[in-house]
Amino acid sequence: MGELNTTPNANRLHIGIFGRTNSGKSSLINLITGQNTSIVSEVPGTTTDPVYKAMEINPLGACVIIDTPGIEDNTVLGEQRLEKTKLAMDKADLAVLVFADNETTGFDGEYELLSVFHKRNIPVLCIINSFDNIDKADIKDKILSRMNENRDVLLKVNCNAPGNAADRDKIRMALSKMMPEDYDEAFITGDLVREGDLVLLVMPQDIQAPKRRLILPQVQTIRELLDRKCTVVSTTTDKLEVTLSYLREAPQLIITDSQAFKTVYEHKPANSRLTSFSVLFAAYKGDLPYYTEGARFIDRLTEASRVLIAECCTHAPLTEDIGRVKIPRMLRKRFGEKLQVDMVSGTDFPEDPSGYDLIIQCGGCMFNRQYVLTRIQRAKDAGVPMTNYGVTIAHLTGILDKIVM
Ligand SMILES: Nc1nc2c(ncn2[C@@H]2O[C@H](COP(=O)(O)OP(=O)(O)OP(=O)(O)O)[C@@H](O)[C@H]2O)c(=O)[nH]1
Ligand SMILES: [Mg+2]
Repeated sequence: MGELNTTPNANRLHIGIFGRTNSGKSSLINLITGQNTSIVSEVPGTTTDPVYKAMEINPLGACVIIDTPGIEDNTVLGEQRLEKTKLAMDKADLAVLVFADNETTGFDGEYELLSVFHKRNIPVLCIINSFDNIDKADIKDKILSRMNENRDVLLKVNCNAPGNAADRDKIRMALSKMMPEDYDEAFITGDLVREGDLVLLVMPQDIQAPKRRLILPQVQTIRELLDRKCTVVSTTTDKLEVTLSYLREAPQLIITDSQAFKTVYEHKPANSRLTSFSVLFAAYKGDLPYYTEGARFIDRLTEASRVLIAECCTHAPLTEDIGRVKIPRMLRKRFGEKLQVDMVSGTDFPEDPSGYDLIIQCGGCMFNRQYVLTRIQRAKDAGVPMTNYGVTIAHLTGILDKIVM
């Protein structure tokens, strides 16, 4: 697969293009990519599924641009298309909102989207598509009055001219100015390592590990540690002791799979700090303080509680699957066999999770950070505690307070 050499989508800046049907969204993605990325036609509802296009945009870097089905699609399938558009909204780090209509319908739908993004602190690039009938100054003023003046930008663009390099540059520059300042600064390993550190990775390659390759969080962590000028040593749990005996000094940091936490903790040198990939990703991709707080609610579960497990991978269930098998088993053993544990996978996640007493999210390595944060916000809005696999296992095995975060 060619993806081995490219940035995984989960680590790319997600830019979503939104607006009503026939407003010129697909024309706009084609203008930005300079290619026939999406089908354009005068028929409303042409784009029926979001189109995800990975590309490098200077000076933004690795991005995914998403063309979406229009809002206010009144066809039979409109409802389902809207769901897909909402999912793209949940993933967007930056939003592009296309305004193109006459004044008879107004822009209520667009303003609604604008307020959703404002609530999520997502910068919005408002584009007035230069259809003749909206070339009016008062429309510009109306849109301006709804925008967040510190963060949003308004541009007038002719989306219908694929070779329009001047407008393409204008869009590119506007987007790069709008990019969240801290976007590129986050490290998976945070401030847990310094240049020159020796870091030991303990990675059991058991039945759950995919055949002949490392999983994404491991690959990314190794790459980052090398970039940060650390020495990285890898081993499996059964070889931990022999590996340690080879080392002249104790590693400053040991990172392991959450399932091997307990064993590694019992065998590690006293002055080596310990964490897990899952906890690192909880901080990198989610909200570690909320997850840690959420883990305290595990102790309040009873047999009558409802727990939701959200797994992002859609792989066929394995016999000892951590989300599908291990965590439910650990919880039922402790709180009773009747404990209700529901499972969602992929991008399925309830709009309103308020019926649950606890949500346990996977590491989220396949999702971009913004999408995981949208889920966390939904849990917060519904007043439901949320945690993740690694934090849960650490809590259940009694070592949550022994991990460095
Ligand atoms: N005059 C003019 N026409 C445009 C412009 N942008 C798009 N169009 C036309 O408007 C129609 C709709 O454009 P699309 O890009 O398919 O619109 P869309 O928002 O993707 O529509 P859906 O996929 O149906 O939601 C096409 O016939 C385009 O050629 C523009 O800037 N000026
Ligand atoms: Mg379209």
